Amino acid sequence: MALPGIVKAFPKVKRQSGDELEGKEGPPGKKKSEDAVTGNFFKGVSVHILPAGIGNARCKIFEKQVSQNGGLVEPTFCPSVTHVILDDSMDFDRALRLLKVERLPLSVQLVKSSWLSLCITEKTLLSTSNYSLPIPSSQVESFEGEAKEDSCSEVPSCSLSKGIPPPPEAKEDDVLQQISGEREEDDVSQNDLDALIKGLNPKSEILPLEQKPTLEKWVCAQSSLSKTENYNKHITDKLELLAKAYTHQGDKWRSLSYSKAVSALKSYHKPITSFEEACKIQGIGKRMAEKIMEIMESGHLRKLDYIGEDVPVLELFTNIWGAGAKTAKLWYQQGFRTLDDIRTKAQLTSQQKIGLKHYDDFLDRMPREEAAAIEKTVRDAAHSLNPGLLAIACGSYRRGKATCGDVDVLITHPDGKSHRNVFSKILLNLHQHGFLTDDLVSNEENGEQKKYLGVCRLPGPGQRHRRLDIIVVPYNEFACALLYFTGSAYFNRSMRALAKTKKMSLSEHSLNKDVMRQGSLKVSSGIPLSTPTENDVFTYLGIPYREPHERDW
Ligand code: DCP
Ligand code: MG
Ligand code: MN
Repeated sequence: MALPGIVKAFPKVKRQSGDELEGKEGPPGKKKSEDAVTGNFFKGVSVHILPAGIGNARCKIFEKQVSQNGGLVEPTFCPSVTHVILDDSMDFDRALRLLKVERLPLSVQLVKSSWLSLCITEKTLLSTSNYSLPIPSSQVESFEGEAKEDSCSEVPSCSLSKGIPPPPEAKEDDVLQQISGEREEDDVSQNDLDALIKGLNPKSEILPLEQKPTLEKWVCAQSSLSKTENYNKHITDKLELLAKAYTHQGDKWRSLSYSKAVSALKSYHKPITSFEEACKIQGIGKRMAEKIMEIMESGHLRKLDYIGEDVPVLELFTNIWGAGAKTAKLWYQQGFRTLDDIRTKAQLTSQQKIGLKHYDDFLDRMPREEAAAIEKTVRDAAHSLNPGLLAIACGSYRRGKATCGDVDVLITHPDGKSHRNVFSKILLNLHQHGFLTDDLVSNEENGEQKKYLGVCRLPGPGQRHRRLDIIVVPYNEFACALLYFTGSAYFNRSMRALAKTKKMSLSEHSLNKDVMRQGSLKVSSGIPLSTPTENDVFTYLGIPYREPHERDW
């Protein structure tokens, strides 16, 4: 639609960083006359502007003009929107992708930006008939039941803080049903999210899928030492912020979708330069690629502007051990904004009281030397009871990290029976010596495994309280438990997902073969394989053995 005069009135501004554009409303010479336009002709109109192709500067002008003239501007596509404004060259397909919808509600029109320009110049609400995008008949049919681009679909929401619930196919229950995790976990991110995360190694993802050597796509088949420099930090930084915001708001699915894209981008071998290139990376759907393009082109992600002010508060609250996204949200709704509010007004579980008491200590990671001293204390207590017991610090410590968030000690006995009855005795001993200061979970039974989550402090001045996890396992489960507690969590998810593709299932108890699944629902748990060592698990799965420090994904 050629409307030279109008295009001139709102010339495209070469995209710069979002910050640079902040506060600028277009070419200086035009500002005055645009500001002068006021009226009510957009009354009843609620627009959502798709910035792609329009440019940030023109978007800002449009937004201002619409609201100055009685209309509403919705920062995201939500049910109240009556007109979606598009760049004149935008096609229907791409518009739907950008809106993240498969169908358009009948109440919404897709209108070219030249219509909006003309309305503003004419100071009248003009007919959209020559400017609205016709819906192609072929597309009308294909909307129904169309497959989603991303496994973690996004749906439009009016703001981050009040998102519309995920569509049926992304609902938590459904996805959990598809998961064959042995653990019933409170935290979905800890669960076997392999239904969503395939543990792909993005380094290989420039190749078309069919050309890929099968193992290369599995994180667990690669050494984490091969991790490369992050060539797309300018993009991942922003996507990570959004992932974190969604986590704090309890939106696991969106958060996961962004985290997945972040890890794919982080190990991509070069800076991304085009939309097509982004789309080719496994773990990045077209919607995510749109966002990546937005950051590339404008240096900014508009979605970040709509992160609710609740996010930093929710983060403050969820950093209290024992408080998850739901509790944090409840506290926020109750009007609490600070830790002092929580301390004085919130109803706390005994775990949250401990979490609050050691708030700063728990956020601090300890040097690995301190983790070694904690491991030794637990080992000594175990040996005082039975010198044959094995006590091994797993987790980040075993992976060789320089700092550890907590210490995860695994205890077992090679005779296969002396692990029984030591659990409470070891804890009693450690309590009596004043080493354990608080208990969070003192005896969680998990089959024949027993688990303690608590707080310890090394003797001497200036020592901080540290989180300590102790797990006692039967020796026949030793290798799988060791593998599990060594992690990383991401590495574990990849390994479990790989096991699934081989009709096996991997848990902290065992590696089972001949597992029967109907669809992705497990109907028979199969037969446990004998895995005396971690190496056996790798061998059964057909991947090279990785030392713990190579599992730090
Ligand atoms: N684990 C897992 N999935 C999770 C959480 C844990 O598979 N969602 C496994 C792998 C982890 C191990 O348990 O490595 C220990 O859990 P931690 O939370 O203690 O994590 P790390 O020890 O790896 O890191 P940190 O230094 O933060 O403690
Ligand atoms: Mg740990
Ligand atoms: Mn731990």
